Amino acid sequence: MAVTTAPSTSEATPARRTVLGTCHHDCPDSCGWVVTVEGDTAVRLRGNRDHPYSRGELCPKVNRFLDRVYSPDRLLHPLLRRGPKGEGDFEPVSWDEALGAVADRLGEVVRTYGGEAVLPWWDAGTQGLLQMSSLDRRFFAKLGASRRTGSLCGGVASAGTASTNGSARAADPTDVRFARLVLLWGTNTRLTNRHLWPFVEEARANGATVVVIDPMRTITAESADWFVQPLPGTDVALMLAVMHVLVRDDLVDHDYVDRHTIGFDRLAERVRDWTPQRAAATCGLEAAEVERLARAYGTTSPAFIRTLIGAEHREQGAMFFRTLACLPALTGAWRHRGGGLARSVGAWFDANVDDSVFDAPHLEPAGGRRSVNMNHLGRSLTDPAMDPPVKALFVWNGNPLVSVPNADLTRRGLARDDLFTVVSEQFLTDTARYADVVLPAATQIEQADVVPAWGHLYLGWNEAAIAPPGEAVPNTELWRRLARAMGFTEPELFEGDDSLLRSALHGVDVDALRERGFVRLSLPEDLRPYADGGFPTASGKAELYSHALADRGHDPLPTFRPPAEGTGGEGDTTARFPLVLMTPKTHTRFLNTSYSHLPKHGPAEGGPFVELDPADAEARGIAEGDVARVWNDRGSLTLTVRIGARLRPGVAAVPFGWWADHHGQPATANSLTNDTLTDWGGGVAYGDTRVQVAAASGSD
Ligand SMILES: Nc1nc2c(c(=O)[nH]1)N[C@H]1C(S)=C(S)[C@@H](COP(=O)(O)OP(=O)(O)OC[C@H]3O[C@@H](n4cnc5c(=O)[nH]c(N)nc54)[C@H](O)[C@@H]3O)O[C@H]1N2
Ligand SMILES: Nc1nc2c(c(=O)[nH]1)N[C@H]1C(S)=C(S)[C@@H](COP(=O)(O)OP(=O)(O)OC[C@H]3O[C@@H](n4cnc5c(=O)[nH]c(N)nc54)[C@H](O)[C@@H]3O)O[C@H]1N2
Ligand code: SF4
Ligand SMILES: [Mo]
Repeated sequence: MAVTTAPSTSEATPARRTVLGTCHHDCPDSCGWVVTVEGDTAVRLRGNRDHPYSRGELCPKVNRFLDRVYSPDRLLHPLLRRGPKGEGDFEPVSWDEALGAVADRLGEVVRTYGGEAVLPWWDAGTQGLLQMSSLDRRFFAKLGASRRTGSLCGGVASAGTASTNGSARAADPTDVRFARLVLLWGTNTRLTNRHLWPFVEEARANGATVVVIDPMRTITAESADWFVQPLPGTDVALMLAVMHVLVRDDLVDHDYVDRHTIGFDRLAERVRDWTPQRAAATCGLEAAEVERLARAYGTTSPAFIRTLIGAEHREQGAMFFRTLACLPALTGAWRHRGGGLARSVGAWFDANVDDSVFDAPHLEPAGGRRSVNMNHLGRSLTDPAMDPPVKALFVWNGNPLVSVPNADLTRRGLARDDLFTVVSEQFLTDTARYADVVLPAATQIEQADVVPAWGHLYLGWNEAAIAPPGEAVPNTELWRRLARAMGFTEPELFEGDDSLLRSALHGVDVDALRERGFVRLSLPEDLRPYADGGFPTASGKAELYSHALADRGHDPLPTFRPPAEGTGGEGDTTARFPLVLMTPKTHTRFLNTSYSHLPKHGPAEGGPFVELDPADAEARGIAEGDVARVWNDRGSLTLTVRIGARLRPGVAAVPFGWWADHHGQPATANSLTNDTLTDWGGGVAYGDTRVQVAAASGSD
C-alpha cells in the first residue's frame, strides 16, 4: 500500500534554527513556544517572549516537553496485541499489517452489525484545529459510525451560561486587570490557568480585593485576600443568597435590569426565602460571611467573576453556571471593563475559525447516526440493551480509562474479548494496554496546526519543528491511511493539512500568522459583550427566567437542589458513604493524565494519596502515612493517607491523573466517581461522589 506523508510546512533545514509553535494541551493558556532544532533534533523548547498572553513562560509540565518527545517509552511503531487485554503484551508490526488488521475487522463489524457498532472516542489531548478533530469526522460519517456526544470538560459550563445569556460568549479573562473586586469562583487559577495570575495581581496592585470560593484551600486560595470555603456542590444556594441581598438592599442596577433582562420579578420572588442564614446552613458558612460577600459584590465596581470547569462536574452543574450568569445581569457589571463573567473564550473563535467545514453530512447514511455520550463509555460497552452493541472502538487524544468516571465499568467493557479496540497514542496508557491495535501518534512539535485557545483571544500557529520519530504520524495522516485501507475513494477523506487549515480559517492572513506565531482574533480590544445588552437569547435579553429551560422540563428560575448521591436526594448513600470525595487537578507537573508516567513528573509529585481532614482521620483512627481503603459501590482504592488542613471535615480528596500502575492495583481515582449525567450540557458528575475510608486493615 502506498503511504502519503503529511505535507511538511517546515523551511529548508539549516544546521540550527528556531521554529515557532503553540502548546496543544487541554489548558486555557495555549502558550506560545520556540523550538530550537539542530539538524534533525529538537534541542530546546522555551516560551515565546513575544506572545502577548504567555509572555515567554511555559509551566512545570511543558518546560520538560522534550523529555516527553524523546522518552524511551514513546510509541514508535504500530503494535498488535499478543497477550490478554490489559496486559500490555504487543508485537510491533508494519503500518500495512496494522491497517490491514483494522480494515478487515472494521469491514466485518460494519457488515454484520452496521456502522453504528463502531464508536469513536476522542477528547482534547491536542486542541489543535486539525489534530483534535477534522478528517476523523468525515471518516466516521462515511462509516456510519455512532456519533460521540457529550463532554468531559466545558460543555456544561457553556450550556449553563448560555441558558441565561443565550451564548457561551463572556468577558475577556485578561480584563480582570481592570477589576476592583475579583471573584475566582470554582477555579484554581494559579495551578490550572497560571498565566492569568499576573493579570489578577495587576488588579490587586491597583487596589482590587481577590476572593476565592472553593471547597478546597487550593494554592490559589492561599494567595487570596479572602477565602470562602463552602461545602462542595452548595454554591447555587450561596448565589441565591447573594441575589437575596442584592434585591433586599436594592443593590440592583434597575436601568440595566429593565432594559436588558427578563424575569426580574419572578427571580426576586424566588430569592426572597434565600436569606444569608438559610444559605449559610446549606453551605456550611457563617451568615455574616454570606452577607459580606453579597454586599461586596453589590457595592464594588467593576466586579469580575472568573470561573472555569471545577463546578461543572456535578449533577446540577449547568445550574451553577446558569445562576452565576444572573449575578452580573442584576448589578449591571457587564457595563464595565473589568466587570461581568469570564469563562472559556472558546466561543469567540468563530470570529476567525469555522470547524464545521470538516463535517461531511453528505457522507452519512440516510437514516442518520445514533449518539453515545462519551462520559458513558463504560455503560455503552457493557449495556446489553445497546442495539447494535459496540463492537469496534477507536480512541485518540485521550486516556478514557483514567479520565472517565466509573472507571471499573470502563475496564470491564474494554476487557471484552469480542470488542475490537484501536488506540492512537504517544504512550502505552492504561487505555492503550487494552487495545487490539495501537497506532503511534506524533507530538505537537512534529505536526503543523493552528491552536484556538479558551483562556485568551489569540490564535496560535504551530509549525512542525522535527519529523515524527519512528513511524508515528499526525492524526490527520492516520485518517487518510485508514480511509485508503478501507478502500474509500471520496476525495474529501484525503484532503491535505494545509488545505484543511485554510478552509477553516477566515479573515486570517495565514502567512502572517505563520510568520509571527500568533494573531489576535478580529475582535475589538474592549470586548465587553453585553455592555449594552444584546444577549443572543430568544428574548434578546438576559433570561433570569428562562422559557427555554421550562420547555425542556427544567426549573425556569435558578434553583438549588442537592445531588441524588448525597444528602436528602434519591439514592441517598450518606449513611454508608459519609464523606464527599473530590478528585481535582492538584499537581503542578501533571496535565490531566498526560505526565504522571514520566520520571520527572510522577515521582516528583510523590505518588497517589487520599487527603483527609484531621477530624475525619482521627474518627477513623488513621494517622498521616497510614494506608487506608477508600471505597463505595463503584470501586475501591488502597492509598497512603495525607492529613491536611485544605479540606473541611466530611470531605476527602484523591488527586486525578495517576495511572493504575502507580496505584499498584487495577483502579484509579475515577474508579470511585459518579457517572450520573449533569442536569443539562451532556457532562458528568465526578464531583458528586461519596465514599467511606477506613484503615486498610479495617472492614467495611
Ligand atoms: N497543572 C494543571 N493545569 C491544568 C490541568 C491539569 O491537570 N493540571 N488541567 C487543565 C484542564 S483540562 C482544565 S479543564 C482546567 C480546569 O481548570 P479549573 O476549573 O480551574 O480546575 P479544576 O481543578 O477542574 O477545578 C477548579 C476548582 O474547582 C473546585 N471545585 C470543585 N467543586 C466545586 C464546587 O462545588 N464549588 C466550587 N466553588 N468549587 C468547586 C475544585 O476544588 C478546584 O480547586 O485546568 C487545566 N490546567
Ligand atoms: N476525577 C476526575 N476526572 C477528570 C477530571 C477531574 O478533574 N477529576 N477532569 C476532566 C477533564 S476537565 C478533562 S479535560 C479530562 C481529560 O481527559 P483525557 O483527555 O482523557 O486526558 P489527557 O491526559 O488530556 O489525555 C490526552 C491523551 O492524548 C494523547 N495525545 C496528545 N496529543 C495527541 C495527538 O496529537 N494524537 C493522539 N493520537 N494522541 C495525542 C496523550 O498522549 C494523552 O494520553 O479528564 C476529566 N476527568
Ligand atoms: S500546559 Fe498550559 S501552561 Fe503549560 S505550556 Fe501548555 S498552555 Fe502553557
Ligand atoms: Mo478539562
